[in-house]
Amino acid sequence: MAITNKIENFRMQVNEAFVNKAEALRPRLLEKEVTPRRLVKILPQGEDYRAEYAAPAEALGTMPLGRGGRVCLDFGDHQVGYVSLRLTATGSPPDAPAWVRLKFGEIPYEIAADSSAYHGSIAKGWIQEEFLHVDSFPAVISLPRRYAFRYMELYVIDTSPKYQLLLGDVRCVSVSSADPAAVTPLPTTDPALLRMDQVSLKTMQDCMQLVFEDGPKRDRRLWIGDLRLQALTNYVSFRNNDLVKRCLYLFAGLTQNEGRVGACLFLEPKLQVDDTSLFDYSLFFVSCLHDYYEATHDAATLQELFPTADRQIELSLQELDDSYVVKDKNTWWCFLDWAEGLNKQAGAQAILIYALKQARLMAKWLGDERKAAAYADWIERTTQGALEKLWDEGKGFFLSGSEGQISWASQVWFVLAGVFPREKNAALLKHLIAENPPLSMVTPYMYHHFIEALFQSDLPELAKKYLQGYWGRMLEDGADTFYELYDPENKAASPYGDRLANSFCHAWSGTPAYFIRKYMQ
Ligand code: RAM
Repeated sequence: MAITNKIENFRMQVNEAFVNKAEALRPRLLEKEVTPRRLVKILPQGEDYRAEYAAPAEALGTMPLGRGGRVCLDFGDHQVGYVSLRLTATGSPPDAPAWVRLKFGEIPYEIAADSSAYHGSIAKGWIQEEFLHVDSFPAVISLPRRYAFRYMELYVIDTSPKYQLLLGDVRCVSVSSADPAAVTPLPTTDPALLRMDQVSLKTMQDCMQLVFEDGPKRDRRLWIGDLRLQALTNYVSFRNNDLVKRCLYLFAGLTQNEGRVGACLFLEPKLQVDDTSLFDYSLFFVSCLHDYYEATHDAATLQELFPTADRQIELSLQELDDSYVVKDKNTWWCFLDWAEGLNKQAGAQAILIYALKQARLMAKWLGDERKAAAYADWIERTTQGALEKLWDEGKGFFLSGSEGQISWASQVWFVLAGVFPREKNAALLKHLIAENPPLSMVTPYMYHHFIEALFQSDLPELAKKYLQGYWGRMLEDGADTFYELYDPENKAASPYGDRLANSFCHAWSGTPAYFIRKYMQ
């Protein structure tokens, strides 16, 4: 699947003053030079692969590689950065160019997989692999691309029968705008909790670049659904609040037709909003601004960006039918989760109510009682509409779409929207777990919302159980950073039809630190 909800007659609207404010907040990237720790062999393990120690990194100097030779370097942890290396020839004078392939993998699988067999729906260009001809030695090669990886493989396609290659001076200048020194250590000695927090923060750190990227391997851009969760985690960890502010000004400064906030922004070759629009993602501008103000009390930013938030509400309200329920569509109009066949109507309605409540609070904070009252009115109508048209008292679930689909996503979002009191929400979540409707959750993004719903409904033990059962399993599977997609029962799962395109350091998966720091200490 690829997101195809392209806005019609797309044109970008630019607010220069907002973009300039964002650019003035462009962060300085912190750099760290990292060298490989050891050489490894990538071996099959069940349905997956693992890296096993082969030799110390120094052994590279005594490993001449000719046609078909290969070596895999392990940098010890996930890196996002720029790689350089030196190739020297040994043997007779080189009488032909060397032809080599370099592969970079966040996990061992990416090194083992045959990229020529890739059959995914999204671009093959995301696979981190380079083919190089080298004519003269020694050659110092600085690769221009930024890679996200822990493992790097050099495969020699050919030299000539008369000479071999020696690989040396491999280094990576790793970059991030997050400063680990800003994070307060957790007051616990529980090793499992410490590890989960650490991997979560590493995921965050590696996604924090010139903006909050969704994933440093793919898509390497600013998606607002990811931003919302990154910002929440950032407030209790790196506290780089200016980076959130920069992203808010970018979204508000580069909108789509009618002032709609886009689903994502590109930084290169120039700052621009994508032509993709998603109902829930536009509304998350409201949530991001609300959460930013709660964390910072930056009243000037709230004041300046509130009209952009208000516009997102206005645009969403145009999608309501006569019963004040969001009209369903058979296009890719709303995200929620990557679950195949998921109907989005109920989830979208819940997110609208959720955003309306945040907008009302912001209007109150700004002293705009008239606006606050107007929002209250809409909260009332959309809640009534949902209870009358979507809630099924007999089944004890919210139904979505013309087929009355029962999904995990719809129930979770209605809990977060707070249409019922806390006890009834807790009962709904317990009923959901007991009935286990087949349309379940497939992304850490959707799991995040489920766990948040459990904590908010006074079910902390269940929340911890699912946190451990999902992110804990990822750790058991060897995650150095948390993945874009994870199905403990199917390691090959991918929304793109091929796991090779998945991102294994993904923003929306980095929230365990938020739960631990907010609810578990
Ligand atoms: C994918 C990315 C991104 C997400 C969107 C909806 O392209 O994983 O993180 O926000 O989908």
